[in-house]
Amino acid sequence: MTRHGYETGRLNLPFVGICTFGKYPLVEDWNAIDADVAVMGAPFDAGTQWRAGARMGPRGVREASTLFSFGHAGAYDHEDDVTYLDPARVSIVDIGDADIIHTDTLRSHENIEYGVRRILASGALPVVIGGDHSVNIPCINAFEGQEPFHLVQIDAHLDFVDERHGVRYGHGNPMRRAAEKSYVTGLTQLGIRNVSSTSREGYEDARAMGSDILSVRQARTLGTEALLRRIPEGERIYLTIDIDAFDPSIAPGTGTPSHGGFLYYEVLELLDGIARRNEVVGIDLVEVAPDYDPTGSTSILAAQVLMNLIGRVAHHRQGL
Ligand SMILES: [Mn+2]
Repeated sequence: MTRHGYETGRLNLPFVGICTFGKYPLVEDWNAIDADVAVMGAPFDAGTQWRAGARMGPRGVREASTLFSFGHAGAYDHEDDVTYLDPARVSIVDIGDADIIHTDTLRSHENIEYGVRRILASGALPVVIGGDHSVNIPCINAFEGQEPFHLVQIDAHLDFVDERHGVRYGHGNPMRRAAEKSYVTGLTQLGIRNVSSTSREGYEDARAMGSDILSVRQARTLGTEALLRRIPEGERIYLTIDIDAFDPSIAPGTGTPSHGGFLYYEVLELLDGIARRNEVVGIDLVEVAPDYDPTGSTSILAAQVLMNLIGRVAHHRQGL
């Protein structure tokens, strides 16, 4: 190994410096986003029905993501023999967080929607880090006027409540709000299990409105390839990943953990297949509440999923 290149300039180890996502450049001017992928935090958790704490999700995931910033020379995967996230082929920026107005869900959601709209206007792929799952509502709203897409949700909970006590924009409502959109062609809801805010009628409504619902056990029985065949091939896909889809043994840092969840490779192989077969047009990863996990493992899992997902989407997308 030659010395030059490796031993000039700063070493910049992961624990050194400022925690943007993956230590990618911070772009504070949302009218000057010029990248293939733009990451935004949506630190809002007033939509929770049990334990709050996901407002600290973007901070936690950003800090954990620095682990994956080694050298910025990309991430070589020896199994695939691919260098994902090659900086010569894909550019990523962090645009910071949407502004959150305490006690005001609608204004906070408006600010999140604005950020996603600015990312879409720039032509970049939006990647939003929550926040509770209600932040998916403004993310989907921001796609109004765009070409239709299919929504894939990976989650323990169906999140299909229409309205309860007047609440329509909490973290139990986002898939219902999405299903109502004319430009959402259908939903695939994976990992759904155990106690949920959605009643039996919610499941019936979801199926009537075009949802394909599978539990972890059903997904496991089918296997990745059969699972992928249930997702409309070639359609544009928006991906919403609730960290509680994963088993609490590997992701305890979340407001509503549910045992019997997915393991890492089950989800990664699914995401890899979607990146191969479909155009991914938007991503959010929600419900990381770092304070419930003193080991930091949950935030590292979230960062690892996002880094590997972004790398695969970029790799399989023409021109990147
Ligand atoms: Mn959810």
